[in-house]
Amino acid sequence: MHQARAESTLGNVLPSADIAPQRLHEAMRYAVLGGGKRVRPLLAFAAGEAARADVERVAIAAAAVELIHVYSLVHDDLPCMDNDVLRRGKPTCHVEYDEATALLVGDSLQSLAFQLLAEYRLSDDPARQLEMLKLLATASGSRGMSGGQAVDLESTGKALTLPELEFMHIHKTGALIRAAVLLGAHCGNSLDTKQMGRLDHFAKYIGLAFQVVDDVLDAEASTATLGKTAGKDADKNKPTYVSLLGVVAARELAKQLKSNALEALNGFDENSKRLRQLADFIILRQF
Ligand code: GRG
Repeated sequence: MHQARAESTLGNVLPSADIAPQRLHEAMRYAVLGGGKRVRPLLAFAAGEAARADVERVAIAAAAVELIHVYSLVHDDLPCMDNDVLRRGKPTCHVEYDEATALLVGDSLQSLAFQLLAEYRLSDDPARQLEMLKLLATASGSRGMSGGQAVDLESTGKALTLPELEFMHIHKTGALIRAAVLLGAHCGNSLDTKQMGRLDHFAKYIGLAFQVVDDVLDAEASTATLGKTAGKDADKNKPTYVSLLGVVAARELAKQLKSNALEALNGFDENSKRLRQLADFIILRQF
């Protein structure tokens, strides 16, 4: 239900491919629509439910986070970064179009994300809405996702310690996952500061768990199952939880992180059940 809502919202907020510049808009739609697990939107909806938020508002916040996520994937796949040809089971954006278009797709998706947060009313409190904009900007910038990507690029071929690896992933993957959860919750106003803090803890643990599982899947799953090139971490000599801990200990760590995440939700009512379900999905996923 929420997945369908996420898809339709993304379809509606993206400019139509009939509008000029047609090729850019077509490429934006190609990159965003029809693929992806939509984990970040689903987390936003689940947190919105915990905060009794209006689902139409959450849909916009969820779309904004997904647009940032897709921008990061499109740029990450470029030859100057990860240089990949397969994403979500189809050719990457620069392969299907060209590098310059892919660069502009990422730029435009990023701008659109902030446009949504500024254009739609997401909170009755304008100060809170401004806080939401700041939250997404911080999560995606150099103190968040882009910063994590910079550390990632610098660390290829190097031996990182576990805390260094954790620092990288808290930024590269964790920051946006945290933003998804918090933005969803900010669309409602039934959680007090203490509960928002607990939700933040949940998001931090689940973000890290997501990355640990991602490392395990990169090592163990096939390209066909993942819809993206498998085994790249080892090929590129990238430090990962698997290279540092081995698969068995990495899986154990993911379970531990999930149980820490669930513990953070102690005291939340029945409306937090989707957050708990997503924690399970993140650990058990096969792709
Ligand atoms: C280029 C600024 C910039 C940042 C790139 C997100 C990212 C940072 C790079 C993508 C490469 C990667 C493996 C990142 C780790 C995060 C991750 C597991 C992304 C894939 O997310 P999923 O599994 O993908 O949610 P789908 O396709 O399901 O949305």
